[in-house]
Amino acid sequence: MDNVKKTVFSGVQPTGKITLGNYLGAIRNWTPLQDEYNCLYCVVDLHSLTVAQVPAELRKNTMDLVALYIACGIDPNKSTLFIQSHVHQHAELAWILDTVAYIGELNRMTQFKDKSRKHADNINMGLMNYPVLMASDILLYQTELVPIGKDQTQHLELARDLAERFNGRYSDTFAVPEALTYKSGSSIKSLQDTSVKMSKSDPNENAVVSLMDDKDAIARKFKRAVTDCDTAVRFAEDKAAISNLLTIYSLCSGESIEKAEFRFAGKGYGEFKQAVADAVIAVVEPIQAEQKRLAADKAYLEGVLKQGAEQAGRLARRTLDKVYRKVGLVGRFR
Ligand code: AQP
Repeated sequence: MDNVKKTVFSGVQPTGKITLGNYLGAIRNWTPLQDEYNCLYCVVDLHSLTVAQVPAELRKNTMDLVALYIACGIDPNKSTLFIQSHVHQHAELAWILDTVAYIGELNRMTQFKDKSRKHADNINMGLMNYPVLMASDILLYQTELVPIGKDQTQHLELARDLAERFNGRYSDTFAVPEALTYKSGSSIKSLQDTSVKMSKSDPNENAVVSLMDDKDAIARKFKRAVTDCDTAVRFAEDKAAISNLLTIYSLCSGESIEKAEFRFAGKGYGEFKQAVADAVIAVVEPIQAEQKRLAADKAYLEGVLKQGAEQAGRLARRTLDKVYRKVGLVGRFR
């Protein structure tokens, strides 16, 4: 770890098939940070337990996501790549942070309200505690920058509040992290309902493009995507559906939104949607091939994860020891 470089932390839950939203809003932005910062990229498996999981599927999704991170360009020799549950300090620091977090502030979190509505039969304590565990993930590594999609900015704000509250109560301990959100792609919308973000857990499969979808499925989903009432391919506030497709097209093709508007002026939605699908397919196909190759190489993935857990564990121990001392716990006798 280079002590001069700032520290970056981010993660994705292995809750299912990773979406184009997860990729464009988060993972894709991680790769270019690897040279400039000390990056820690984590598969946050403990978070995923807040919603009912099938254990065997969770195990598979976790390893598939590790392979996907690497296929998307995360280099385990540059970044620390690990699984959250392999570093036990995440859960331990979350307990300490629980003692400075207020029920009122957790109760107000938009994601808690949304997920409580979606999973009314399973409103567990973990669902409410999710942002405290996320704060622990971040603060454990003295993280300064957190690349996230827009949906996570409220949680990051809470992590900042908890860091400042703890520092105020027990003296300076945690770096106070900043969100790194990107102008474009930070909130990719559902292809069927632009009032909600594209989400892994959306039960309508036409709403979500998975990074592992085959090209026919991708073409079909874009063909069925909702559009706006006129026929103009234009980026505008009152044209949420086409603006969403233009954003996806621009991020995947590398062409600016303005150039794309010009290219598709006077052309129908059919041609535009096919071009969006083609641009997405061109991005995901090489990732899919590499992910499949890596997922089959268990020994390699295990080596990466062993090294990642050791590196992350060393840093996590340093912060947690400091925290335990500050709050007055007696250190273990050796
Ligand atoms: N639609 C999106 N647009 C842009 N960014 C997104 N992210 C998620 N959806 C979009 C970003 O992806 C990162 C990882 O998210 P996560 O898996 O930890 O949890 P999430 O935000 O709850 O993602 P999902 O897909 O909606 O998962 P489920 O359905 O399981 O809850 C975060 O940086 C997030 O901002």
